[in-house]
Amino acid sequence: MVTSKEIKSIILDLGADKCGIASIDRFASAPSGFNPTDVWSKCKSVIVFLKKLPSEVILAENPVPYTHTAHLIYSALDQIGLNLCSQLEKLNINAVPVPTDDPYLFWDADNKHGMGIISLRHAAFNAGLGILGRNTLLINHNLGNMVYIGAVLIDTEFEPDPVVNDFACPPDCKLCLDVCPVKALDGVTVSQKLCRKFSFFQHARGWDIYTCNECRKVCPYRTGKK
Ligand code: B12
Ligand code: SF4
Ligand code: SF4
Repeated sequence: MVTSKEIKSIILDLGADKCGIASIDRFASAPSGFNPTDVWSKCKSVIVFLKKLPSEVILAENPVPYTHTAHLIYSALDQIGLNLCSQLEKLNINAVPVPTDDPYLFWDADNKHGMGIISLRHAAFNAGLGILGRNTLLINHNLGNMVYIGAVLIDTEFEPDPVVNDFACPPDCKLCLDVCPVKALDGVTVSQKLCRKFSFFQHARGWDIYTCNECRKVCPYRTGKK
């Protein structure tokens, strides 16, 4: 039987920067329809992995480098998930990849509110990869919030990684809430309608450009907890 250490070494060899394992019981309070077992009833564990953006791209005045590298990282994580599924199958572990961004099914058009098939931020927290900041983003202790998240559901139980509880947002910090130009954040969730309108721009040539990431940029833990 393959060990969790061997699985993690496969994921890092595939190009992820960090990975962790969450047991399915940790998703008990996920909203109905968005538990990994709602996606695939055989799921027993969720393998979650991170890949980091180059730290400096978010500081470039032109939004294209950030947009470009973000899209590349989405593709890289999706490819890692796909390759991981093939390698796990050879080890007799069945696996189902979760899209890093889209597609997903849930869409409330009036509120422009979408939900991924599972919330990858919560999955990463459950896999011991960091905390959720008041800007709602995952903050990894070493890599900060400049990480994107990928996941694969598997039908095998492994020892889960301990969840992180040794750091949190400083009690009085509200930098992300205050900086948001459209006041989309309340410290728990984000108004997607407000954020989407301000943070995505469709170029006349059809490209999607990210035009805001202020709540990510301003965070003192952006590049990790020093
Ligand atoms: C839809 C979406 C958006 C929406 C909503 C973002 C959000 N915070 O949920 C909008 C358009 C606003 C958005 C913006 C951005 N996004 Co986005 N987005 C997604 C996507 C595709 C789905 C997220 C989702 O389902 N949200 C809806 C639900 C889950 O959120 P909610 O309503 O607040 O959930 C509540 C409850 O339902 C409950 N809940 C839901 N699921 C679960 C599960 C458990 C176990 C529990 C206990 C509770 C629980 O908890 C919440 C609080 O009450 C994810 C990919 C994914 N599959 O997760 C990327 C993702 C969240 N986005 C990401 C990024 C990077 C961004 C941007 C920075 C992009 C940019 N502009 O540069 C901004 C950040 C804005 C912000 N502060 O959130 C990354 C975050 C990486 C990180 N470090 O955390 C993700 C994870 C993509 C990825 N694969 O890496 N995004
Ligand atoms: S990305 Fe911009 S608009 Fe969206 S929540 Fe963050 S600061 Fe607000
Ligand atoms: S800016 Fe402050 S409150 Fe917001 S996520 Fe970062 S540490 Fe937490």
